[in-house]
Amino acid sequence: MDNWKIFHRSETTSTNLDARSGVHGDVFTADFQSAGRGRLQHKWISPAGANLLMSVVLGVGELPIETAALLPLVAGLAVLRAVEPFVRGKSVRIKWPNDVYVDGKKVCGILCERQGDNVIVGIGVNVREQDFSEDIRARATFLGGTATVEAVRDAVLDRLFAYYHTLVQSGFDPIHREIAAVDFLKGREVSVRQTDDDSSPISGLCGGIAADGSLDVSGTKIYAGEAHVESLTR
Ligand code: BT5
Repeated sequence: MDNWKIFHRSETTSTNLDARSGVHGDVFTADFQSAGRGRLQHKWISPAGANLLMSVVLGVGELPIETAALLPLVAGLAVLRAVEPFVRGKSVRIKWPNDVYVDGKKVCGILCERQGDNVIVGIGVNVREQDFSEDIRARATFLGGTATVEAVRDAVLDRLFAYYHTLVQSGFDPIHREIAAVDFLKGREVSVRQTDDDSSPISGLCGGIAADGSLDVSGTKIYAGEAHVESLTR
């Protein structure tokens, strides 16, 4: 934990915006965000004090651009390992490109944004039991049990630090091997939209997350998008 400097606010607009003033190793957290963001203008909704809302600044100036682009998956694996002990007996998976699922529902979303030589890794984890709004209730879940926001924060930071160094020193291969074992979409019939109103999604059997971070759908490599599960084939 000595490697991070944590800046906490009770309320902010978005910790990803706060993090724009940060340097490598700075961590921005908040109890509440008035304008929490997902990808593509999506909103991240979180009641005050219930969940982890955190943005971590990581220096990537030394990394090839294609390696820096793997950070959502690297952060996803860090969150997955961090939350596993709190949800023993449940299935914890990475859903490409930026979610962590517990028993088939989203417990964490990740928003990575490049800022000069840094990547801001925004992480939202649903920690305490809560009533989700109607539009996300069927797809969202929380850790519950003994999990606290601080314990999850510290566990995520420990893991993220370790995997970041693995990425810098050894590349993505060792991380990819771990991700392949916890890949939510692999073996399912999926359809992937590039944008919310994409009228020609790419559909087919998912071969899983490839070693370059893309998603294999019937042999086509997809580098960005939103994947929906059509059915389970295994
Ligand atoms: C994400 O986007 O999942 C990235 C979310 C990143 C949030 C963190 S919190 C700290 C930091 N500061 C920020 O402002 N953002 C980051 P995306 O894949 O686009 O998914 C967004 C969608 O997830 C929304 O459109 C909703 O359908 C759903 N959603 C919103 N709030 C949720 C929640 N608490 N739990 C589960 N799903 C949620």
